[in-house]
Amino acid sequence: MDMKQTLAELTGKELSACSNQEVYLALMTLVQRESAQRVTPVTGRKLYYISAEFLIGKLLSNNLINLGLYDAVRDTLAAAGKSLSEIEEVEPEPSLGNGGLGRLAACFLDSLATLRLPGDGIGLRYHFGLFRQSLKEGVQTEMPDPWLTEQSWAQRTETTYPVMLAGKTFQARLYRLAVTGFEGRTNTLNLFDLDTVEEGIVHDGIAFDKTDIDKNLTLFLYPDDSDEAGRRLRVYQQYLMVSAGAQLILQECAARGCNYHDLADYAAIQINDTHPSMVIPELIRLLGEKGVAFDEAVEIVTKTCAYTNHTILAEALEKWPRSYLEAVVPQIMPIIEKLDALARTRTQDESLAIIDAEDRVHMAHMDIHFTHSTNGVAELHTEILKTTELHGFYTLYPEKFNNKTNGITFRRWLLECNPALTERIKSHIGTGFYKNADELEALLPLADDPAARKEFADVKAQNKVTLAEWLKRVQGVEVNPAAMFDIQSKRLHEYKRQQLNLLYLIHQYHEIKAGHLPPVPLVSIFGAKAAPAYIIAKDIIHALLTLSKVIAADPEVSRWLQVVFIENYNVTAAEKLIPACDLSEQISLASKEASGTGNMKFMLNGAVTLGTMDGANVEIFRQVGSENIYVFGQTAEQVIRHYAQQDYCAAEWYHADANIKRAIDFLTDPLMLKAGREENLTRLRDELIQKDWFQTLPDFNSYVVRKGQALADYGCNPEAWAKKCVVNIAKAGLFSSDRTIAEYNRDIWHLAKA
Ligand code: NBY
Repeated sequence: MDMKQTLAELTGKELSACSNQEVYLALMTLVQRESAQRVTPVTGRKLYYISAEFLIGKLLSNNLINLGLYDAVRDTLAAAGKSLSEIEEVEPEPSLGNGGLGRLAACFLDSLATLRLPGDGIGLRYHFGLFRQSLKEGVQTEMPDPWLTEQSWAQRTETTYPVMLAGKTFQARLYRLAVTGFEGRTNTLNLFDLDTVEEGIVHDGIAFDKTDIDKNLTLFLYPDDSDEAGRRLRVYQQYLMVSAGAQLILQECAARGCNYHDLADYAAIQINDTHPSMVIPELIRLLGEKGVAFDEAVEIVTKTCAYTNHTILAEALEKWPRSYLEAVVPQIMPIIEKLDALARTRTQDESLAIIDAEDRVHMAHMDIHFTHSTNGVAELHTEILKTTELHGFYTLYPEKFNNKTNGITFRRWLLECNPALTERIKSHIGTGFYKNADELEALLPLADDPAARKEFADVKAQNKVTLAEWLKRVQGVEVNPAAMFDIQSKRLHEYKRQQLNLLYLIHQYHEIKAGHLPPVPLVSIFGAKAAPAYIIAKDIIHALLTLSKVIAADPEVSRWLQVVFIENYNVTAAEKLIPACDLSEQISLASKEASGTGNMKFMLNGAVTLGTMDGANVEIFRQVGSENIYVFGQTAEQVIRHYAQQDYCAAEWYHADANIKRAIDFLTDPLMLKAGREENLTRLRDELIQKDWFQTLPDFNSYVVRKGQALADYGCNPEAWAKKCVVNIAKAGLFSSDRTIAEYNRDIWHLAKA
């Protein structure tokens, strides 16, 4: 294709005369046209990945890379005096997810299409997404994130499906977004919405009338569920997604010749956490309408569906009161009751029932009984499911349980976000790793080659300068690129323990004050959104912002230590941060992080992990060896034992350890109170002393020691550090989502390449 001519045709004028917006829209059309060429008919089974979130990130560059058009577009634009990276800035990031679970779904769509497997997504088209985070006066406030524009990647269709909600029929409209694989096929992300939704009802940040379903249904992802109306709204959303999704699945399968009895030969359905669990009774209901008897429908649905668990925390083990379901989705309640009765014929164990004694419906229990596969997302996580959290289910159905360690797509998390590193790797081992990630291992000998190590270190140094420029431009903060860049970016959650990092920073502040200077300055960067109703999480953000101010105001300390909080952390910000990171913070309480996927992204980009033996960190450790990762803290076994024996007492640690006491007390030091808010700081301090549910204090000292070691290695022995970076990159191949998807396909979906 003659790119210059193509773009001139699409814009209708000279490229150099176009605005960035005009070029962006032309490129969107180009991508849509080219991706349509790669739509291939499906033979055999097709996968439907149902998920409340698809955190897809900006799409322009990713699609251009996958379609093989990136270089030609970039060069053609450059010749006309335009910059592709500036044009990218015009694109709003689709706000369709929250964290790892949603980003995983997006990586999976990329890998499916790349591996030429037929696999579509089903989700919702949230108008304002999660929320846009603003950090003013030291606190998080939430604003709508209006990412939907007139012309958008998700195209409106004329297809609608009727969905009954609280006895009234709504029309779910289908939007379709093309998912291009790298040199692969084009799949579809199907997103549902209601035409009646009204953005104008949102006021004062993200407040709106939660009962006005016509107008509010798809406004936000995870609407505040601290009250009953909010919780019901989540049920409304979930059912809209699964009912419209199930109708689409049956319609597509029927069009390919399915007679409903053989549905499992046409469709595989992956239930991403419990949010889409109602697809099980909904499919049984719809099959009933097609004349399939209940018992057979149960068998068909069990064969068709599989469930992925992403956490052992209560947050995702949704339990809906029967009364909500009776009010919102009365048509499936009798089916859920029959499923509960059927499950009870298989086990006497009351704790495995779907409907419990308090009349709550356990969505995960329904998933495990009535799908053929339950998987965890990292080896340790799956073991914990089997031996503790879901042990009863494992005893009942050992054959259903399996592990699928998460992965990330290297097209976005290396090729797109880190072109300089990609070029370096390419110069040594060619481009095979684009699609065969294991080839990265050929870099391993370079870890001992001083010249090669320097090349990789130079790329990192340049990426840090680029990040510093971006931070200056978007947030007005100046950072020292010669410092060690230490990054913790992920959802704000107590189990992820941003508060442990906070206590370390306070400790360092005191050490510097006492004249114990570190070997190298440290820039500690955070990116995190807290759920709007999660008070302690917001207090942690406040404490970090306040500490950042206190340190910045102290020239003695600020030469050595700086705390930066990225506003509105999202995929776009992650793509800037990750290539520039030296030390990757993966410090969850062992046993609590199901897998983590940020850990994999940082590793792939040559950062060294500082982490607990949790989630996929365990597998990273196995990959790189103890020389190339900094591990600390209690083991999962120890933690699980403390929970079982209920013998952890934070106050004992606080009183017994002078460093811990000093760090915690500083939260309410006059300096902090002057810069921040007493209510928030006191609440956090008390929480840490009186509760500390995620056991930060027992891990504090080993964390301080290991982080000190990392700083010393980085500052005093850059050669040895560069070696660690190369080993991490070389060993990251295991964490390609292509590998993960191939495993899902081998063990669960059995799709044919097309
Ligand atoms: O899924 C994450 C896990 O924490 C992480 O360890 C794992 O790597 C990743 C992919 O498997 N889970 C996650 O992101 N979960 C959520 O974002 C989430 C959001 C809302 C709710 C539950 C979970 N909710 O019930 O409202």
